Amino acid sequence: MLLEKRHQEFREKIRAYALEKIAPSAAELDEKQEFMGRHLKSLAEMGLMGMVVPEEYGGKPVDTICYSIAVEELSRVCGSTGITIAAHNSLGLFPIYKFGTEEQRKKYLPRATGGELIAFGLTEPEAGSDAGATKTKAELKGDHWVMNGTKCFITSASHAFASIATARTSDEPGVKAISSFILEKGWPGYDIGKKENKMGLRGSDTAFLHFTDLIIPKENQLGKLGEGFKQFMITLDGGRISIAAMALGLAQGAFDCALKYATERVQFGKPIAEYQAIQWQLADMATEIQAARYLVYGAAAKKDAGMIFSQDSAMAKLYAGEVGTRTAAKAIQILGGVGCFTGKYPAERIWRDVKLCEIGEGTSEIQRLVIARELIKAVS
Ligand code: COS
Repeated sequence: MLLEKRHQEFREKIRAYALEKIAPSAAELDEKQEFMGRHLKSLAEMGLMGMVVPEEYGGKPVDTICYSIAVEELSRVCGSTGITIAAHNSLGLFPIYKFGTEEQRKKYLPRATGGELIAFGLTEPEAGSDAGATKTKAELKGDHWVMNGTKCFITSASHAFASIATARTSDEPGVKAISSFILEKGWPGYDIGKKENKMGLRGSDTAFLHFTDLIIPKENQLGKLGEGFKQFMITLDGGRISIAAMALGLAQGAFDCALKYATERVQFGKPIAEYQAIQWQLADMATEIQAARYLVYGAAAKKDAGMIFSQDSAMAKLYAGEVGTRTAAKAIQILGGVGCFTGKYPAERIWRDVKLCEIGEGTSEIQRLVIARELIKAVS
């Protein structure tokens, strides 16, 4: 798929920014397990915290191919920055813009595009892949809702000034009893829980959110009652393109590292890149990355064209995630012993970072389920 000139120019701009501002701290953030918050101001100045909303809310809207390129190029140098920006735009901004009232948009989006994070609360201890098993409950009491429950694995939970979360708003079984709400950090009963100690993406934040008798003003209900599950599924369809782009960027980062090393490392009198054993690995890695890139941009283009793209985003995420882990493992193999050292070459960090792309925003198994359902639907 040939990109337009504007897409290429956009990539050059983001690549230059990422190399100058983001790349230098990637290893340090990983090693210290330090949140990437130091970059939020410059990311906002670059417009990267408002890619999916119009300018009237402070956004710098771009099409989904450019958005994917931005996540890809950030992730190519720092997975933690990539996932934070992907989750913020796809899962934080998008649903408020898409399902929110004008008041909600005006209240929350300008802060978010200006550099403050928004989190997305779907997953619960007993509702992971089975997102519809949500146990968090919200009860209407007079002019407000009262919410109780726990959300887990929430990206940026400790730092986000607001989050959107699903809860059951009636005792009916099934997903039609699930609604969604915009919540604010600092409200009594909104507690940030344990921060996870992760194998990868250690410069991103993942924590619990606990809601205890949390009072939510009625006007913070997001969209229609009973449509929370559907809203979140629609949101995840788009989010999966950005996680696929993240996996693609990480794969490219691992490949960059392996290719450079292979051309520099001399064994038996010549660079190892001159041995066919290494060449074939490099060729396979580059081919798979290119195939993943076509899937990611193809899904993005379909989204922009207003077409149904659930299956395309699932395929892109499934394939790019698996290519990411394969590529990172091969990169370490090409680097040999030094590839296994933490902090020396990025391949090792990428290997730890990219695994999440096969899990977050729906495991590879869930992507296969989504793809298979669409295949069957098409012939029944
Ligand atoms: N877009 C619009 N509507 C959707 C949808 C989508 N992509 N996916 C499901 N829906 C709707 C269905 O159409 C159905 O509504 P109707 O009965 O009105 O048709 C409703 O939602 C229930 O759908 P379904 O029966 O498919 O729900 P399931 O409980 O079987 O769950 C999966 C479907 C498995 C796909 C869902 O639970 C899922 O995506 N799980 C993974 C969750 C995830 O990605 N978590 C990551 C955490 S977020 S960081």
